[in-house]
Amino acid sequence: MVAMEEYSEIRRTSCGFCHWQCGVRVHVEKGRPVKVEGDTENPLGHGLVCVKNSAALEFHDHSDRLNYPLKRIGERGEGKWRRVSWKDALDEIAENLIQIKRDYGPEALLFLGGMPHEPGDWAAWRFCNLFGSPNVFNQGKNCGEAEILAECATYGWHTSKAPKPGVTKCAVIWGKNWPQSDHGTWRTVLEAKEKGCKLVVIDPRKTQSASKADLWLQVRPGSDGALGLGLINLIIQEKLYDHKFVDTWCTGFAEIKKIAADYPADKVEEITWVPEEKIRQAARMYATLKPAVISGGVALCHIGGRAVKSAVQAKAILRALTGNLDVEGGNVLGQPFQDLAWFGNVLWDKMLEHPDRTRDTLSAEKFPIASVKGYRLFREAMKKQHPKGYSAAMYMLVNSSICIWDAILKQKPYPLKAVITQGTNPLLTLGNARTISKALKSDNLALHVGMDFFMTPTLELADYVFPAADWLERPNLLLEWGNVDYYVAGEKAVEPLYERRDDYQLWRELGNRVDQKGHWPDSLDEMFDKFLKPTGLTFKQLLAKKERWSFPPIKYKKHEKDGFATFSGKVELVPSLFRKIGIDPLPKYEEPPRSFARDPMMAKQYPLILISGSRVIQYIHSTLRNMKTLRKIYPDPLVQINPKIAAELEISEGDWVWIETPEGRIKQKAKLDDGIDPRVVHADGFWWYPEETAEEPSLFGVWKSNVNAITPDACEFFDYAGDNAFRALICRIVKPVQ
Ligand SMILES: Nc1nc2c(c(=O)[nH]1)N[C@H]1C(S)=C(S)[C@@H](COP(=O)(O)OP(=O)(O)OC[C@H]3O[C@@H](n4cnc5c(=O)[nH]c(N)nc54)[C@H](O)[C@@H]3O)O[C@H]1N2
Ligand SMILES: Nc1nc2c(c(=O)[nH]1)N[C@H]1C(S)=C(S)[C@@H](COP(=O)(O)OP(=O)(O)OC[C@H]3O[C@@H](n4cnc5c(=O)[nH]c(N)nc54)[C@H](O)[C@@H]3O)O[C@H]1N2
Ligand code: SF4
Ligand SMILES: [Mo]
Repeated sequence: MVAMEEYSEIRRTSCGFCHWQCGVRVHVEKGRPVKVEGDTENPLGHGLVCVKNSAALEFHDHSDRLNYPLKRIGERGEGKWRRVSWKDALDEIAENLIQIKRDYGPEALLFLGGMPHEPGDWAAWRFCNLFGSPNVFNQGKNCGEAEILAECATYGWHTSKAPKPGVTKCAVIWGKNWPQSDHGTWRTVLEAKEKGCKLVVIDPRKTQSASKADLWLQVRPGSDGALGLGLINLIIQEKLYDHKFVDTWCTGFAEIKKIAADYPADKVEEITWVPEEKIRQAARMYATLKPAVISGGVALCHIGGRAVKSAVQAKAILRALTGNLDVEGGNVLGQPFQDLAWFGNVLWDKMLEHPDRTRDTLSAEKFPIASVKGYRLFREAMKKQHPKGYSAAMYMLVNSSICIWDAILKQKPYPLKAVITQGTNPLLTLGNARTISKALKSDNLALHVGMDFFMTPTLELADYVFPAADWLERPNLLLEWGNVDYYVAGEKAVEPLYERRDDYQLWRELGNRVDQKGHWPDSLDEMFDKFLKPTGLTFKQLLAKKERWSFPPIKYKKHEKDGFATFSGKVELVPSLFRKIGIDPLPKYEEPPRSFARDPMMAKQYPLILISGSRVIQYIHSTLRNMKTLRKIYPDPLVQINPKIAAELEISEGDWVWIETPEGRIKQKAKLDDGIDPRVVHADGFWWYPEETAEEPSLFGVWKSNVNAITPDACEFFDYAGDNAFRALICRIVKPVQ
């Protein structure tokens, strides 16, 4: 038998199924990919890929892929489409956009994006900025934004969150489950553990992380802010904080000490369900085993309302209080790209000055941080340390989803007329899908354009749909929205099949049709050349190198030279940035919006706490359900229930049960698990059935098991940054579905 290497060429790129972008080698034969494997030389992944990657070829050639542009011929949701040419579709859309801008202003256009998908995102921002619209949405919102912004406001930048093997002595894994969500970091954690790092896990479920923990705090969902304040209080009372760092580098200590004093350990036990002794143990471990690190964790950004701010601020405060900030083995401050012209090329500042823009974002009134004003203040706070700007600035501008649907349905604060959806599936990934479907079907929305690999429930409600090239079919320069300081280049492995094009081309083609000529190089490669200019290399030259990446050395204790990127140059435990934006800067704890402590009567109707959407290794959110390889391993949506409650409800393993909330009901399959508290259930997120009927009312079965069909979207559920509430909700489980 001939070895694969003998007849195939090898192209090196990154797996694009998720934003970890593990390096891969693609074997190509006669222009077709025949095998994908980890690239041992690539520092991202070091040759290891997760199970999702095994579906790469199936994905690339899947019979359900979108291969041609489509135009709707029936009503939105009727499932009636006609094939059109790229040119005709783009001409019509551009004409429409020009008209909408003339009639309603540039702000009437919104880009609706997802988690980082590289070229499409920055190209979309560039387009909107040139168009004059400040209205973008990405799943940076809901994706840990509240935590990143709290970190930025407190110490000027977000931090790395993984332990350093052999150096870190204690890692607090808080609202995070790396074994399912990031296999690479989990390997690092296991190595750190082997080298003596103690693990403290804070999670309502006994996850794989919790099973490896030296100490597991089984917290009541949503009460993390109280736990955080309790830990701060103990660390101050027991004088375990870093006096020198606090005296030299922190402001606001007295105010924090006072607030935290209201959270003695016995009271915290009552609020959080975590035994007092374990809280004390955790405080001592974290504060004395140095250096120590506290993870991020998207869960805490999903617990709703003010509960979020206290939790994420408490984490930031703990890092500083113990002097575990900006030190090797602790939470290390990130930095902007050292030698890439990225920020300037996204043209944020152009949008600020745009002559046609007269209004702030849709969210500016309700969530002042998500506004041009917030963005400007942010830039000002960090201009001394980071004069060229900073990527997290984009988080400031990202609208809250609730404001999007209001702007369509109620035309408030002003009408939103055009939405371009690329790389997101909000009917599965944002709160209260019923409102979203109503908005996307509304006649108030004059234009809805979508671009994806497959038809999705969301795109069934579009007017035009474009087929996206996948990660094998496009060159790549991994930039992670500028949230990292490294970059990695990858080559196009194969030419796009059919009429698929890369996401950049949608924006370029539209840009050239709406008065943005001269701003759009012809290809992604040429745009990458612009980013790479300061390095003196073209994209092609970078690809010709064996090491086609740059990982600048990590710098520790940067603050000793430059201070922190805040208004005062210090760590602001009570951030002045928040105060200036109009947000209460104190980390006051409040119960989640739906809690039994707030409303004991609620427990009668909905006696269980609902958390949802924690990651499973086989899928990325709503994607890949149509890959046979993966669906075989994880065929159905599962709701985790404690066996004790299941017995009371006469539910057995594998029964399909109803999960009911005040918003409605869905069904999932019962998975009995004594690692979950009897008062809590966990529902899988993001479930739809690509194999079912496309047209309404089915929309690929989007109403059957999709937890976001039953999550709330009233204003009080959103946190200070405008994120949805997906956890710390309430529900009841109803006996098996007939
Ligand atoms: N396989 C896979 N990997 C992914 C993704 C994916 O879809 N699939 N998505 C990527 C993205 S965009 C993200 S944001 C990350 C998210 O990855 P993670 O941050 O790890 O988030 P989750 O797995 O959603 O939740 C982590 C843990 O939080 C716990 N939790 C729930 N509610 C609470 C609470 O109130 N308090 C506390 N302390 N814990 C709680 C859950 O039980 C869960 O074990 O994963 C990334 N990686
Ligand atoms: N209940 C609940 N809801 C949640 C969460 C939760 O924990 N619980 N987590 C939230 C978080 S952290 C996140 S990040 C969001 C994720 O929200 P989304 O980003 O909306 O999630 P995905 O399902 O990954 O949607 C991506 C869509 O884009 C397509 N796509 C992927 N890559 C590309 C590309 O390169 N180009 C184009 N054109 N299309 C592409 C996929 O096929 C898919 O249809 O969900 C949020 N929603
Ligand atoms: S899907 Fe798996 S292999 Fe691909 S980038 Fe994500 S973690 Fe890496
Ligand atoms: Mo996310």
